[in-house]
Amino acid sequence: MAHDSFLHADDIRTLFSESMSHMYQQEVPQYGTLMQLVAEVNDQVLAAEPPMQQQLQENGELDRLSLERHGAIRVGTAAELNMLRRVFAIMGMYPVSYYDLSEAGVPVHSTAFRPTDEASLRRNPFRIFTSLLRLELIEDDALRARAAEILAGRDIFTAQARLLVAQAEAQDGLTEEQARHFVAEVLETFRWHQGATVSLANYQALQDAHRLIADVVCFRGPHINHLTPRTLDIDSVQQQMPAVGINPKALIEGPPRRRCPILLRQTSFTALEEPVRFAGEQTGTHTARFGEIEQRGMALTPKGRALYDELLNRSRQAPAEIDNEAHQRQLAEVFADFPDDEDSLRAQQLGYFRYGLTEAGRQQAKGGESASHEHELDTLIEAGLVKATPIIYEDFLPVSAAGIFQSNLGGNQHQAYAQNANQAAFELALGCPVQDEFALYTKLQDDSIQQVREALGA
Ligand code: OOG
Ligand code: NI
Repeated sequence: MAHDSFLHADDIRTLFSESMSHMYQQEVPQYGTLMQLVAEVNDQVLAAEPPMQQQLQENGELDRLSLERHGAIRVGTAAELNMLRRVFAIMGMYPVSYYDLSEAGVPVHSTAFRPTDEASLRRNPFRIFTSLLRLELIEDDALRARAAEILAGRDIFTAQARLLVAQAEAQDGLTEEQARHFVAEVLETFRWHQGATVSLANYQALQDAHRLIADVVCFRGPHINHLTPRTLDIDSVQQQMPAVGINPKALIEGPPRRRCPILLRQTSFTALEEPVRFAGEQTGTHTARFGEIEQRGMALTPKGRALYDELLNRSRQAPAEIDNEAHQRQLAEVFADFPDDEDSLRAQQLGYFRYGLTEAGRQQAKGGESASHEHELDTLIEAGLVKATPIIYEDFLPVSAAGIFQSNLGGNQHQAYAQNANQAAFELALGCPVQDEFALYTKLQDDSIQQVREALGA
């Protein structure tokens, strides 16, 4: 157990997400503008929907409403990924799920470092979508060797960051002072550098193989490439972006707008073209950094997820819409086959739910009488003692992620790579297996059922 005088990992994560946000708003002013728009739209939604305001207040979510929910980085080597695992663990963030993006023509595979238990998710769900470049997907032998050599020559961590990680591991935590120092040092890894480490010619050769390869290989570190605040109305923010001088990507990714939101909807503004100085004093530009927004809904069971994937596939068979409104209409038609009321979603076991006592249930639990001999959850719900609320999805969607990647790589799509998923290689690089997202949601659901049963003696 961590020492009392240590700062809780959740608080270190919050220090980190706040510092990152501050740095990124200074680096990318348009991101600050997006944050403002998101906060305004969230205020409008709350004013128009008092029950939502009430619910968010009860859950203690109002304070953090418009803050970042995730960010993303891309690293080049197994050693870099491995060290990041140790860094994020100190902030209570652990790798969940494996995402293969090669299928979508992006030469990386990824995981998300995130808090996994209920209390930590509630305090700050901040996650980092982390991708590892797959050099083996570069076809040209000489270019692949050159990229590997450039990567081998860099250390993306400061000496102090390495020391503090070792110290945190040895003493199983950090004091507040050490934690502040740690966050400041770790932030250096994610800072933008205007100076590339390679010549313009090398940059261009890598860029021609794939824009993402140049982004990962040619700089001193894995600059944070976007941050993502939470919006209560993604359609409205998408629509209003141009009016505040922001250019949104063409389509909102993920499921359509629904009464009962599922999984994750995302959109971003397209990456900015930024000036870069190359080795040998040549100048040019690089396009990698952007801002994103997200709106989350219910986590789906494997059965619900299979239905989502099937419907998403079906909607992708139709000719692609370039216009978001047409795209959303088409999606909504296809998703008419996905139940959109909580009772059906629960009865058909399409989504995960958290069970809790109603006021009547609390009274009964206090009275100490056992809930007759009924053991069925549904009976307890019908009796008004227990209520079910959806568990929020905390992970990512590979098709959506590919859409986000692609719209920020300057538009030229790359064909799928022939090679496929390689979770074993990813985990070997990472230094541990990734956790299974479905197992985590099942546990949240089961724990809530267990608590309800214990309280009611049912
Ligand atoms: C990551 C893109 C994926 C998301 O929200 O799905 C992502 C990247 O561009 O590095 O962040
Ligand atoms: Ni993202």
